[in-house]
Amino acid sequence: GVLLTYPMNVYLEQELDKRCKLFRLWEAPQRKEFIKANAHAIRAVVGNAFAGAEAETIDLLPNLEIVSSFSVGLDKVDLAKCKAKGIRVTNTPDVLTEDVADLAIGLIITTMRQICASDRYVRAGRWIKGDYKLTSKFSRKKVGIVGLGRIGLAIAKRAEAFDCPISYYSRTEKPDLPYKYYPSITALATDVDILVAACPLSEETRHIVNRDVLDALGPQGVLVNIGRGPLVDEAELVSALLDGRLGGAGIDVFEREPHVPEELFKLDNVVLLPHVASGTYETRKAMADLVLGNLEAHVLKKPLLTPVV
Ligand code: 8YV
Repeated sequence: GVLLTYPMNVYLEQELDKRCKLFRLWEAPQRKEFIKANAHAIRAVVGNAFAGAEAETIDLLPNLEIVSSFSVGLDKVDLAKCKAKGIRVTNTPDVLTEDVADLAIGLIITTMRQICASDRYVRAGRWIKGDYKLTSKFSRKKVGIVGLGRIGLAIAKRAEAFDCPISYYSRTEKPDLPYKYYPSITALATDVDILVAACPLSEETRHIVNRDVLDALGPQGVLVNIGRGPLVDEAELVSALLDGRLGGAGIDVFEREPHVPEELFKLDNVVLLPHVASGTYETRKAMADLVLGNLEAHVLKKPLLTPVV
């Protein structure tokens, strides 16, 4: 049996239904009771960015063998507990990299060129009044990337095509790459026009984009977050935007999803998306196939396709 924590993908659900007994956690009125009642039958958990395999869930599942996450980010999986209990963990890297990087560039351009605000302006019949505002250029602006992993690198490559000088902050320097390394995120933010948060969420990176970083980015600077909401101190982000201490923000992920700070709704220099960077038919199908492939490999005692633990 497989415990599916969230309604993440129709094709994935259909395929799981064909192959095993599927327990749909979100349909249960009492989640804890539901897990307890079916615990003996559950050998795998399929979670995602919203509901994973947290310590409480793992503790209720004595027969759990594998967590196959429908996400690259594993901040909702208690990796230490899995490791200690011998529970295998897999994720969905690589297949979503292009989409997430595409959306990061999309967020930069929609924010700087105020594409969403301009669309609202046309729809509201305001063009006739001719009060259109000028916006900011993207090409050749300095881009700083926080976290130069698979996704950060794909963003860097795309930004290079816009003739943007690229620099980055990460735990360790990557000397083989042609980008400038900053050992301090605040120093990076001081020197760039656009800062993109693209690192995993961990205790180390929680609120890595804090008030100092936002102020270093400054009133002309743009923040883009396609990583995880808690990478950014959201209360500080809201106040920086409201005070005009930050130039703009393009945000796909929030601290308490699906809650989005309503103060941001009135700002045209902000673009708000509902955590959709990997949300294309093609990528979600590939993610589902990877989840299924990992479960199948586990059952057949073959090497897992994308093991983490
Ligand atoms: C979500 C993501 O998993 O890969 C990640 O880390 O955040 C997304 O791909 C997806 O939205 C969950 O259904």
